Amino acid sequence: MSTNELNELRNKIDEINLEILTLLNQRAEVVQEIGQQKEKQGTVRFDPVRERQSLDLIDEHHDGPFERSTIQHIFKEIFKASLELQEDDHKKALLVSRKARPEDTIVDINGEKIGNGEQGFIMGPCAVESYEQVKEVALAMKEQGLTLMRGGAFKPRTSPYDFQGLGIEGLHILRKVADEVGMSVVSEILTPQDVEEALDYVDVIQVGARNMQNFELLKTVGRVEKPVLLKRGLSATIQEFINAAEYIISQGNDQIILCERGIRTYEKATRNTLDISAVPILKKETHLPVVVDVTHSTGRKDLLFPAAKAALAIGADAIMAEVHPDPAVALSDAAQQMNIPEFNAFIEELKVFKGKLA
Ligand code: PRE
Repeated sequence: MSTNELNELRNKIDEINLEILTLLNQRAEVVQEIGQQKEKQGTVRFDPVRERQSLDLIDEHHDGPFERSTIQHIFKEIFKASLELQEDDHKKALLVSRKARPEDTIVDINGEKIGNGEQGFIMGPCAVESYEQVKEVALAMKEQGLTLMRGGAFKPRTSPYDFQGLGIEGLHILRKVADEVGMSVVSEILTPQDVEEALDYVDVIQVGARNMQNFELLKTVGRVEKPVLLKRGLSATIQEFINAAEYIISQGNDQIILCERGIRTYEKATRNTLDISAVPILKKETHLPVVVDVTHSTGRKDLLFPAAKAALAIGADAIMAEVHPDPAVALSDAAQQMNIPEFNAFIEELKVFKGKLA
């Protein structure tokens, strides 16, 4: 074959390639429309029955020279790419996504900012037990220059016979101490009905792991003007977590902090498995700040420091951990809360570590 002939054939291939490209993109546009319909109807995007029908039709009309299996393979790749396109379009539509808002959301809690590049701390007792207990922790935190105090007033426990928290009385204590010491309160609210009353006491509403898909609660906190700290569900995928945040932002509230707190796996060495890679994934996929709860993820005091270091190194916006004046007699999470000297050592070592990262 002469060079001229070869060039002519290659020119033909170029033309056909461009025709295929046009057809593929035309197909992609139809796929996108189908994706939008499915989104509206709430139907799943992957449809193997439809793919089988398409493959059969293609097979009926196929008469070489490619092998049938080769044609099948090529079309299956097209279906796969189409599905990805529909999924990408869906992500693009999410208000929490980077695609919707490229710049980082900074959550402002009475002047203390989460997500502005300064890595912070949210500390405090697991459960509010008494004024004295909260005050002691708050003073220790203040001494370390921390202002974001967590504390559980409503405690959703695995067993109904375990301490369920002081309820509204716990919120009164948190507010009183926070006002006396100059701190902000982060506390979990369990039901939509409690949200309004809680607004007078908390600076950040926490939605707990067990409520991550309590859609009524998510919508209610989405309608108030308070930052929300949303914890990842026990067995929630990252996509489900992102969708839960979308419920909140869809109602108007964009002051959302995502919290990775470990997920349930077969591993028993820790209470949950800290999904550390969720941090950069969430930061890449969404514009929201991400904090890591080292207490609930590890459930082990000896792992708090290494887990916190890992979280800071991977880009978490803040570390969340529990402190109790006397963990041995704590009404919840006795094994994993730090006492005050341990808390001081934890913060001081992490301040040094943060300096090294900078
Ligand atoms: C399409 C894509 C993904 C589905 O799994 C099935 C088919 C395709 O590319 O043909 C289109 C589509 O979403 C659909 O027909 O429902």
